[in-house]
Amino acid sequence: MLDAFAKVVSQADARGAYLSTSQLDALSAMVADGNKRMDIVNRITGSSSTIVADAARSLFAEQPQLIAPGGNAYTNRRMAACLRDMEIILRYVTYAMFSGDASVLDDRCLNGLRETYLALGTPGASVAVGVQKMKDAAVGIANDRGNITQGDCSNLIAELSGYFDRAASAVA
Ligand code: PEB
Repeated sequence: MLDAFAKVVSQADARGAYLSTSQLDALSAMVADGNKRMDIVNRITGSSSTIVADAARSLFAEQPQLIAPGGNAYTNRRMAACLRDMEIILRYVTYAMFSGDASVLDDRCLNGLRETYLALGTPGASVAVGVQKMKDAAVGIANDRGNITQGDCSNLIAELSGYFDRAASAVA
C-alpha cells in the first residue's frame, strides 16, 4: 500500500536515482491542492450512507430482478451483503483519494474481487452499475460549491472519478 509520496520514492529508488524535477513538481502540485483533497474526502465520508443507499435504490429500480425472489440481492442477508459491498468499495475509494494513489484500493479491495463475484454467482456488471451511481453522487457532492467561491477542482474530480471507474471495471 503506497501513497503518492511513497510511490514516487519507490520508483526513484528502483532506478537508484534522486527524485526528478517532474516528480517533485507533481508532488508539489498535490500538496498545493491538499486542502481541497481533504475537503473532498471529508464530504464524501460524511455523506457515505446516503451515497450508498441512493445508489443501491437506483440500481434496484433499474434492475428489479436483483430484488425479486431468486435475485442476487433477494433476502435480507443478500441485501445486507450487497449494501456492505458498496460501502466497502466507497470506503476504499476515499482511502485512495486521501492517499493520492490507487494501490490501497487495488491491493485491499479490488484484487480478486471479480473472481469472488464469479464464484458467488453475483453479477459483477450490476455491481459496476452501482459503483458508477456512487461515482455520480460523490462527484456531485465534491463539486458542490454551496456559497463558497473556490478555485478549480477539475483535476481532483478527474482523479476521484478514475478511482470509481477503476473499481467498476475491476468487476464488470
Ligand atoms: C466482497 N461480497 C460477498 C462476499 C465477499 C464479497 C467476499 C462473500 C462473503 C460474504 O457474503 O460476506 N468482501 C466484499 C468486498 C471486500 C470483502 C468488496 C473487499 C475488501 O472483503 N448482490 C447484488 C448486487 C451486489 C450484490 C449486484 C451491488 O445483487 C452483492 C451489490 N455480495 C453481494 C451479495 C453477496 C455478496 C457477498 C448479494 C452475498 C452472496 C450470497 O451469499 O449469495
